[in-house]
Amino acid sequence: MQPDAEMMQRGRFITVEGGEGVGKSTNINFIRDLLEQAGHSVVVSREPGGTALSEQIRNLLLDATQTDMSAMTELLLIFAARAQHLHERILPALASGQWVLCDRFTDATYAYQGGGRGFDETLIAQLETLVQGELRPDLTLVLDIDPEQGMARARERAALDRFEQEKLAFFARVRDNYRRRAEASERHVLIDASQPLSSVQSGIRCQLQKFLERTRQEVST
Ligand code: Z5A
Repeated sequence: MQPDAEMMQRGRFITVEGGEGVGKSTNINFIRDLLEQAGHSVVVSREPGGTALSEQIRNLLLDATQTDMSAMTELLLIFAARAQHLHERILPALASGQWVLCDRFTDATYAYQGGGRGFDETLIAQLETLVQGELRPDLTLVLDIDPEQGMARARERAALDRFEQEKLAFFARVRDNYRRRAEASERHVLIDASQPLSSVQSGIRCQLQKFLERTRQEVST
C-alpha cells in the first residue's frame, strides 16, 4: 500500500487532557457519541492504563501509600504503561481504521512530570520518541480550569489519589504547562472548562466539527 493510502485508511488519534476535576471523564462519552454519529468506529481508552498490564501499573502510580516513589520511577512507569498500551491497543486500532479516543496521553507527562515535577522537557521528548516513534495525537482537547475549582470538583467525588495529594502550586505548574503547549501547537485546542457543562460541550462539539471537516477534506483530496 502507498503511504498516502495508508494514511487515509489509518484511524485518527484524539486525546483529552487537563488538570484535576476538569471534566475529562464526564466528556469522554459525549465525544465518543459525536464521533460515532459521524460514522467512525471508536476505541475509548485512558492513561495510565488501557490494558490489563497498564492498569496494574496505574494502580501502583495512583496508590497513595506509595509515598517513597521517586520521580524517575514514576516517569518510567508512565512510559512503561504507555509502551504496552500502544503495542496492545492503540496501534492495532489505528492501523485497522478505528479511531482512538484517549483520556490523557503524553501531554500529561509534559504537564505533570515536566511542569509539576520539574523534569527537563528534553528528557521527556527523548522518552516520547523512544516509546512512540513518530506517533503523536491528531487532535488534543485541553480542558482548562483554575486548579482550585478543579480540585474542589475532584474532592467532592472520592478519596484523593497519590497525585491529588500534591499542593495547589503543583497543579498551577501543571496548568501553565498545558496552556503553554496548547498555545504553541496547532493540534491542541484549549477549552474553557469552568463553564456549565452545556457550554463546555458546545465548545467541544464546535472543535470536533472542524476537525471532522478537515479529516474529510484530507481523505477526499
Ligand atoms: N498522570 C501523570 O502524572 N502523567 C501522565 O503522563 C499521565 C497521567 C497519563 C490519573 O489520571 C493521574 O495520572 C492524574 C495525572 C497522572 N493525576 N491525578 N490526579 P486521571 O485522568 O485518571 O485522574 P484525574 O485527573 O484525577 O481525573 P479526574 O479527577 O477523574 O478528573 P476528570 O475526569 O477530568 O473530571 P470528571 O470526573 O469528569 O469531573 C469531576 C467532577 O466535576 C464530577 O463530579 C463531574 O460531575 C463534575 N463536572 C464535570 N464538568 C463539570 C462542569 N462543567 N461543571 C460542573 N461540574 C462539572
